[in-house]
Amino acid sequence: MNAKAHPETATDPTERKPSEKGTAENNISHLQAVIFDVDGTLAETELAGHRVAFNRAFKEFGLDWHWSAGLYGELLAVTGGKERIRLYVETYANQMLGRADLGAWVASLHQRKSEIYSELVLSGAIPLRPGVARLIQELRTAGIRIAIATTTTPAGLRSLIMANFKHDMDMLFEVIGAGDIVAAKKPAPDIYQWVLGRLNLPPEACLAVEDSYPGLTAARAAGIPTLVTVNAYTANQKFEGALSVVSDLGEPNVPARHVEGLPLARKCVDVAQLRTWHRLYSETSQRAVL
Ligand code: XBP
Ligand code: MG
Repeated sequence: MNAKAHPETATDPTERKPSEKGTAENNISHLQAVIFDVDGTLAETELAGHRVAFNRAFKEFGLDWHWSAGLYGELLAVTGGKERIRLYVETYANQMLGRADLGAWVASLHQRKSEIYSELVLSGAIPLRPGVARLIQELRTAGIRIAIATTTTPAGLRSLIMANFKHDMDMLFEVIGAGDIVAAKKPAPDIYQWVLGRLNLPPEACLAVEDSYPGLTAARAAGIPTLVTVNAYTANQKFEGALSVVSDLGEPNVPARHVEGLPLARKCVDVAQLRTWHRLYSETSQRAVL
């Protein structure tokens, strides 16, 4: 995939004529940026990636903790690795709460977990979800700006992108909001607000792509219309307020499945479909203020 330039070359049959689109760069009815979550959205990183790395780090630190697939599903209620360790300590290992250096100890345990996670993804263990590489390429071709809003640690994200795209993440994503760059992680809107500020765009000019209820809550609290692609950990969550919910982004020969919300009119989620959903959202919200 080529670096950075976003040439306006796409011809999209569902795109409106220039006279209908309006001309102002900040016209919110024109989709200008797509902001992707990472974990569970770009790739299924949790079960075979983060969880495995946590367990290996626990072993190295001499702990008898083991996060099974089921327990990890519970712990996903909290976003952020350090926050997840703290939740576990409070719930299942509260004798640790007496440690005077608990904060520093959690940070060093998490640091080691992050190194192990990077090694794992760089080994090629975690592929992208269906349609992710295709849609990112299509967005670049269409000149739609691309950003990241995630609670995950930047080093792990860099490894995931390098392993799967063979490019540095800064070459692919114009703005990257990740990890501790904001104090309050999802479901707080802070990371999305930080990204919107860097893009210098209003929320209604963007679309977010998320996989979980905390992620959807964060994006919606920032005012961004949001598409949800579910996965095994999030399939039973409630996605009220999502623009549309689908199984995944799909490929032309491996169609995505519509779950709820605005219908999926095409075999897979492509730029034309995103523009249609975004236009319907803009028209509905404009009608609501009339
Ligand atoms: C993802 C997360 C992440 C990872 C672990 O949430 O909660 O914390 O599980 O990442 P979202 P780190 O997809 O909603 O952003 O260990 O690197 O913090
Ligand atoms: Mg996620």
